[in-house]
Amino acid sequence: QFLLNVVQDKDFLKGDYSTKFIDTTPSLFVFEKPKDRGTKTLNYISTITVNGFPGVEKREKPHFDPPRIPKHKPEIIDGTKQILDERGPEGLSKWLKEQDETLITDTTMRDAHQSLLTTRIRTYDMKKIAPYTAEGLGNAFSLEMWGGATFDVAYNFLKEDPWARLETLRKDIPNVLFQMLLRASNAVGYKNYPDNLVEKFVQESAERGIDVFRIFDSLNWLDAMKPAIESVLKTGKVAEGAICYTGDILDPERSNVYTLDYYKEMAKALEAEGVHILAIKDMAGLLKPQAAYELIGELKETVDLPIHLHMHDTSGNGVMTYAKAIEAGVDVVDTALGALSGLTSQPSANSLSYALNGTDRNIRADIDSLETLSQYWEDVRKYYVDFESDIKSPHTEIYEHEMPGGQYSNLLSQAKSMGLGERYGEVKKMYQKVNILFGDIVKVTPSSKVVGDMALFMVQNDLDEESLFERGEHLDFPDSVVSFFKGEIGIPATGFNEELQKLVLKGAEPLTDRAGKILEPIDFEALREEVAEFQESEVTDKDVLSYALYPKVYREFVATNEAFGNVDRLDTPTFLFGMRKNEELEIVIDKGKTLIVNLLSIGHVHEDGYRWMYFELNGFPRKVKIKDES
Ligand code: 3PY
Ligand code: ZN
Repeated sequence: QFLLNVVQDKDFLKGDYSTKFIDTTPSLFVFEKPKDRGTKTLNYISTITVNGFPGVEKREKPHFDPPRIPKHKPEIIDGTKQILDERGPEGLSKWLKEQDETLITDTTMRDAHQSLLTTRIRTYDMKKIAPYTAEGLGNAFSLEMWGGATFDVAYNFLKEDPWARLETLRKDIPNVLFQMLLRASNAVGYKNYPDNLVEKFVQESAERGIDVFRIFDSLNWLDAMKPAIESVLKTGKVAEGAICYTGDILDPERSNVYTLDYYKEMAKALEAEGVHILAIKDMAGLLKPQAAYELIGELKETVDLPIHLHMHDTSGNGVMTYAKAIEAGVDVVDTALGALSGLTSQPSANSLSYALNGTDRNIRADIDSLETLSQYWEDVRKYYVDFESDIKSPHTEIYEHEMPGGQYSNLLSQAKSMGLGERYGEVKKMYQKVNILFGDIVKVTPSSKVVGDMALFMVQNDLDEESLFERGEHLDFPDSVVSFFKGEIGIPATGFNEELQKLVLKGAEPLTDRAGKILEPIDFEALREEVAEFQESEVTDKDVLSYALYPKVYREFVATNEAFGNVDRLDTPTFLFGMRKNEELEIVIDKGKTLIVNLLSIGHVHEDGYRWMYFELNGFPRKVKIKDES
């Protein structure tokens, strides 16, 4: 770089330099970040090969068999996307109610891997199977492939742009509706955002490919859902209003809050808001088969909307619950492809299809296609083994603690990081007690995190329901708990436990209105200028939105991207493990631009902690210096 600067210097080129040239020309020492994509890619591969990938046990890149993928040219038929485009959201809703078979939403590309593999599946792997997904799931109602945790994890861990996922999959899957999970005023984050941010986010997501927005509030607080519903209605896309399922409608002793009437009232209220579909979102998998039969049957009588059921299979009872819901007339159920189904994920589409064989309400999906797609994911899942949770068998204890699918392993790692791994049994029991202490609330992102943080805090400080009140005055509660009692994520159905609220807030006043309404609206133009200060490429609306939602994460993403280029072009084993010595790789970094990379050798560590990595790049020798942090 230094020599490059010398030979490019204006004075040097004119011959206008003296022996002091180097000392008097400080610009020679301003080294630009590597611009060429080859160098950036080699830097990434070197970093991962030497230092490993966060969350992946450092080891030599394993050998994987190539995933089984069909070879034929996929045949893509028109599907629900065309129905929406032609008939609009009301037309689609009407069409849905007229169908005799049960439709499915395939969650493989969102909730399934969010729940089983901490959301780590990359667009690269989705893209490879996308045309065959368009073919094999061409009869599905929708593909849930965005929202929830996919947004921040894409930037934060996968170093890829979540908006690009949306656009690239849309190209290959033009026939099936794309669905996302929207946390109402929390959008795709963990806290309330100003209303104008939620509105703009919905608008941009709709423009870039989302057709169905499943909107839920983590406390089932309708007020918090209204702005998001309104925003979706304005886009002409489908608004699916979700009620989170908690407790057990068939067990009057469990709760006098979450009764059949509670769900019916909320369903009516959502219908009055103009949603096109009603969803029951059973995020923990608590809905038992007979309860499903009664709930769905009653809701069908109560509202004139198609009903969409979402659940997790943590208890192992998922297929049975779906069978009963289907008997009661549910219109759509959420399933995942066999290889990414079950346990904390959704029930398997493949299993459900066999279970309903011979009935006239079987799911509308071709079983051979489901099996073919599942084989692909079975192979791909092996890449991500380091992100597997330790749940190996159905957990019926969820009926007691009511923890959502994705939270179980997250809370366990949080407990381990606080030195409470051995006491996880206590933490789970405490989670249940904290829920009651909080007034029996809905637990789903982000309210589930509040309950989890409080449970850990109680175990760590050896507190129980009594000593909490005795010692509470002198305790600093976790931030999420303080924020909850301030009303920053909304108001629970039962209001707040006021005694506990006083103890936690220590004199601070709770909010008197909805947080999203009080918060200062986002000044998007000012943010655009901020982004332009650290981002070299042109700043688009989606960039500004991402920065507004996740300023730190987005800034880091841009910096990584500038240092390493588009790492989304690397195959997953290379992305996670780097390269083996003497391995040769072909990386298509752009249309018509391929890098042929050979890792020749890895030098030893020098005293300064650096190593040289020796490569051949498109036939030319290249070396990269890399700090060994391992
Ligand atoms: C999310 O909010 O990400 C969820 O999946 C909630 O169930
Ligand atoms: Zn879910």
